[in-house]
Amino acid sequence: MALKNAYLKGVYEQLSAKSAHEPEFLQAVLEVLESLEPVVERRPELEKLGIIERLVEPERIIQFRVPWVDDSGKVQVNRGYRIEFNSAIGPYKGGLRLHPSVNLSILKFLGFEQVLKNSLTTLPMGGGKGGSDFDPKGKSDAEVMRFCQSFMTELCRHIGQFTDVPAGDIGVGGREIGYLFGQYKRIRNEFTGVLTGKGLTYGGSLTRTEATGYGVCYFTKEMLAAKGESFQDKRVVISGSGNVAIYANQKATQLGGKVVAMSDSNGYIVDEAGIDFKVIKEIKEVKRDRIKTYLNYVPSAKYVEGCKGIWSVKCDVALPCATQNELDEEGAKALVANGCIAVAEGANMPSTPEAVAVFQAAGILFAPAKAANAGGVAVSGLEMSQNSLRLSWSFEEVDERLHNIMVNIYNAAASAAKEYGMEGNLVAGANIAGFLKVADAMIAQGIV
Ligand code: NDP
Ligand code: 2IT
Repeated sequence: MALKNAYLKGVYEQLSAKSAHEPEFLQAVLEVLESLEPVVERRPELEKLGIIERLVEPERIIQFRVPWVDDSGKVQVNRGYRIEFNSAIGPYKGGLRLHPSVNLSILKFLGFEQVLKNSLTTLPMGGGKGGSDFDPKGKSDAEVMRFCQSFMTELCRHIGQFTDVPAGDIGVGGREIGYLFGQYKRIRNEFTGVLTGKGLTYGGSLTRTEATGYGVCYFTKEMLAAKGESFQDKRVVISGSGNVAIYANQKATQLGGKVVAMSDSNGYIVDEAGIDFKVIKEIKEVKRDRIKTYLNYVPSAKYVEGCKGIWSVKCDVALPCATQNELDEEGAKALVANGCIAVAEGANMPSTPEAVAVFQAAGILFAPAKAANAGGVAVSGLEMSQNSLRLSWSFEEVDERLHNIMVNIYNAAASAAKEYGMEGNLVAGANIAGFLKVADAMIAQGIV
């Protein structure tokens, strides 16, 4: 779909000229602007107030050098970033990604989507994202610690519990958050909720580890239920085998589904008996090993080199939970041809625009990342609440709040789509519902 509205088209053309070297960022923006056409037509003041121009321009971008010493004594240098995208509805909030592919384009796309996602959670959080091109794979714990300490030595002057609250993303889990928190506390001499995803002994929230994967399944459950369907006896394919994928497996299985395939960046496994999430947890969280070692635990399973082929495994429900643009047109066609009825995005922007078009043309259920994976940041918001209260809630209490939030996000996206004449289009519905709250807050706060 091309943009028809002159205002949105103009904004997008200007942005493309200025950001021609940022393809992922432009991809994320274009999808949102396409959804907002009926909104700007109904509300001409958005143009006069320059709301869309302001929405696509980060409030602040911080880039810095991260020097650290490796185990052989050699100095290494990585590039660190924090994008403080939008603070209209709360302090900047969003994860840190450590992966060799990290660059400004990827972090801007993630930060931009985070603004609307955080709005959908109904919690008071603005949007941000950060990270580095540091590759934690193959590094010792001591190297990861030295990197995190150096990264935080610079980052600490820009963040704070009321300013900007980072968390995990690809390559950043409990270990990294611990090292980052320790260094922040040491430099600033304050114990505050400046990071989320913390360990349970020092202010972390129960259910945060599980939240994104559980949330994806709670959202999918609602989406299926609206069509009289459920996870019961469904074949489920989940790409990735990291934090989001592991707990999506656990919840999909608890809800009656059978997870038959999972992957990492090298290849995928197929286990017709159903993949036990505890085995993946052991391989990935404890051993930090490759998914092909699953065959050492379950010799009857199959391993296939290369990760893209996972979409050719027959399934009813597909949950892409690895990374951006991992599911392309060919993968989408294979899913549809094999009778898949629902796709829900656990990763951020895992489906290419061509893949989304295939799903929409086929009329299958499609849950976009901003809505479907908002459970992680939602529980981060609940961690912030608990830190402020100096209390911690039980697993059941946080899980119940997470469940309610995901049901509400589904309803908000479904009803916004209907209200703006695009019933059933959860991409448009999520973008519109997330946008309206941010836009109204921006308008109320004047030209800032
Ligand atoms: P992890 O680092 O725990 O796991 C990432 C998984 O994705 C690994 O299996 C990894 O394989 C795979 N992967 C990463 N990059 C690539 C690539 N270029 N090609 C193929 N596979 C790849 O990250 P998370 O599970 O936390 O994050 C996964 C996705 O979910 C990301 O898109 C993230 O932004 C999103 N997300 C995460 C949230 C969270 O709370 N953690 C919240 C909302 C969204 P390998 O080990 O081989 O690299
Ligand atoms: O993409 C995401 O929503 C996250 N990585 C989680 C961010 C957070 O602040 O918990």
